Amino acid sequence: MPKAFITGITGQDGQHLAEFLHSKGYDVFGMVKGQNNPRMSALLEEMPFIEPVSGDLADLPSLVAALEFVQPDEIYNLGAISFVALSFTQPELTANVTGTGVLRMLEAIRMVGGTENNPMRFYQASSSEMFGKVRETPQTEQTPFHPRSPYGCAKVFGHDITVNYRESYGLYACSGILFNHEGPRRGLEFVTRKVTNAVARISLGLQHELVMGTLDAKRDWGYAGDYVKAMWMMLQQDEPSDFVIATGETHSVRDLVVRAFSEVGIDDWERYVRYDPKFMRPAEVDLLIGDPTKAREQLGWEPEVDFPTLISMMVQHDLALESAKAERARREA
Ligand code: GDR
Repeated sequence: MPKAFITGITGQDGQHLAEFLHSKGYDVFGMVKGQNNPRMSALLEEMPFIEPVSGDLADLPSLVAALEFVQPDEIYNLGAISFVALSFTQPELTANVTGTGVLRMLEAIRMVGGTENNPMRFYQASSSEMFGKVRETPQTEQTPFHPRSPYGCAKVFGHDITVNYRESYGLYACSGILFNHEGPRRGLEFVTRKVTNAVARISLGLQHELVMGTLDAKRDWGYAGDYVKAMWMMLQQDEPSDFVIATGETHSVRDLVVRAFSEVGIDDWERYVRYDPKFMRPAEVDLLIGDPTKAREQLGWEPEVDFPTLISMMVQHDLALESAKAERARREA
């Protein structure tokens, strides 16, 4: 059985990828940081097939030990400080984990590496946030970077060092430049899930308002389940390369809010939405739209879930989740 080693296993993409690779017959190892990690315990109940391995992107010896122990065929580096807003208040931590963490993983691969005939293959989770203040629209693999946050800057370093190690040492290393990808497993701090969860709670009478930052920013939103397949496809090619993964469509945060409210039959959404400048960022990324032509032509990858279906899926999930929680609370009261 092939072996996959995933960092960021407890995040949205880690969970989708673990499920996907397991269904393909992989042994799935997930890197766990810290002691007694509560998110890992919860994940192991849902996916007992995952084999946890201790390690931290901020600690090179732990990465070397993890790779020596697992001897993976494929390494997926999804671990990061991934919330852009947090990167403004913890920029040094973000640089260390999201940026230098990639360098540590690449060094660990150089040290442990696999065999010449069967080198460990590396996937780096690059991000559309690297395009930031976009130089052209839509964005492709050739579009220059202009990051707008400490997170974006750290991702640019991670991306460039991955390319550099591929060119310098011949590592099989790919970067997937993934545009925003969402789903019911998305954390509540990200805008799609914040909105779908609040809309579900408002329609159930559990919450009265949705407090937001800008409604004008535009994103190319796809479904996380589709995007993890692209990660795997990249590592199955003869030659390593970098790919933009996106839908090729863009929507504003306002479109997202309108669509989520309409899913529960509320048309006068403005009654429920309040602006709070605390959700504004020191520098914003105004418009992202990706061109996934290379992924379509070389990998045969296509997104399957469109924007309306994605938002509907998330609102319906949150309605079921929040009504079950409310029902439990009523029974226990
Ligand atoms: P983003 O995702 O920064 O694009 O990065 P996020 O969902 O946090 O923000 C999207 C846009 O919505 C605006 N916004 C708000 N955002 C949040 N979180 N909360 C609010 O209340 C709110 N109001 C408006 C934001 O300003 C922004 O313009 C995501 C992350 O998953 C990254 O890790 C990943 O690399 C990129 O997507 C691709």
